[in-house]
Amino acid sequence: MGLVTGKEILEAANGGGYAVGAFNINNLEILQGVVRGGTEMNAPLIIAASEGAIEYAGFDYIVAMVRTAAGLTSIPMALHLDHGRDPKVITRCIQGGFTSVMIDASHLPLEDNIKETKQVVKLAHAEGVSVEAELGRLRGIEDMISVDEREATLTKPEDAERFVAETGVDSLAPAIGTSHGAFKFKGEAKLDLERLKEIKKRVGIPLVLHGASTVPQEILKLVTQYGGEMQDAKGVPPDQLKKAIALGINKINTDTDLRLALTAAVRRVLTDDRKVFDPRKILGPARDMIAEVVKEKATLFGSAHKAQEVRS
Ligand code: TD4
Ligand code: CA
Ligand code: ZN
Repeated sequence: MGLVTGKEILEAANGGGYAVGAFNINNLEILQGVVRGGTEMNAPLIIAASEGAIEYAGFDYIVAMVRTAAGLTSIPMALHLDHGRDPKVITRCIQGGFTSVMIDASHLPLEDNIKETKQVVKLAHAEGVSVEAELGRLRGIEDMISVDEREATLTKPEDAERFVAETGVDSLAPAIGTSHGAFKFKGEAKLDLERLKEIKKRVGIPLVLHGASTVPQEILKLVTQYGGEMQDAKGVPPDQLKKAIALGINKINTDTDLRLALTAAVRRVLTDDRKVFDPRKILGPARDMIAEVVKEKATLFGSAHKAQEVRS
């Protein structure tokens, strides 16, 4: 169907009370697995590429692969820059075929974050590209020693309200206790859902949850069974994600769970068949496992069978 904007996908999700998966890709097989999973579930997709992914695969390869994928599937897809930091990269994405960009200036003081985000919004909107911004710091709640520290790290609802009003962003990623990677929580795995509720009430626009991988037990088991060392890995419990979606999360970023699936599948095939050296036999099963993960996410997020609702 061709690429659509992030805004089109997320406005539909906001109206329908569900979330769309944003899946990070770094190569052809990951992209194909994600698109197959989304297509089989008739679920809209956001394909995310980080600055690291662009550096690894090459800008033109990323755009060409994702455009090709969008042309071959009937589901709506957006191509999104994840955690844009470098103004040169952000500008290139806006002008070079991405339909959505994230400006991540969350490490800066509020005023500066607003200023940088506003500039990106101006440039992006002039080209019909959607913008996501981040406010607050991603860190596990359990890592915070004091209430003061928690306040300084998680997004304040009044800041979110001001930020959205002044910047004109299309979607916002607040910090509510998640963190990137496979080791998210040392103690109890929980999100600050009260805070999320208050933020949504004040801003109304689509909200994004970063660091949202669930680290599925069965995949983790495969990784360790086949020699990986990730014993203390812990993700966001699926029921916490469901609650977050009910309270206004419309985009769920998932990278770690795809990395785990790829790692599990590759470890298994290399262990089970010590004579294998055909890359298609090594990466094919990884692509299959990624498609399965994406299918399960579409059910969990409520985005399955929602493809028709975008742009209609
Ligand atoms: O934004 N993301 C994905 C982060 C991708 C980082 O890629 P680089 O290594 O190239 O910088 C998320 O929020 C993913 O969260 P998750 O829970 O899957 O780690
Ligand atoms: Ca950040
Ligand atoms: Zn992120």
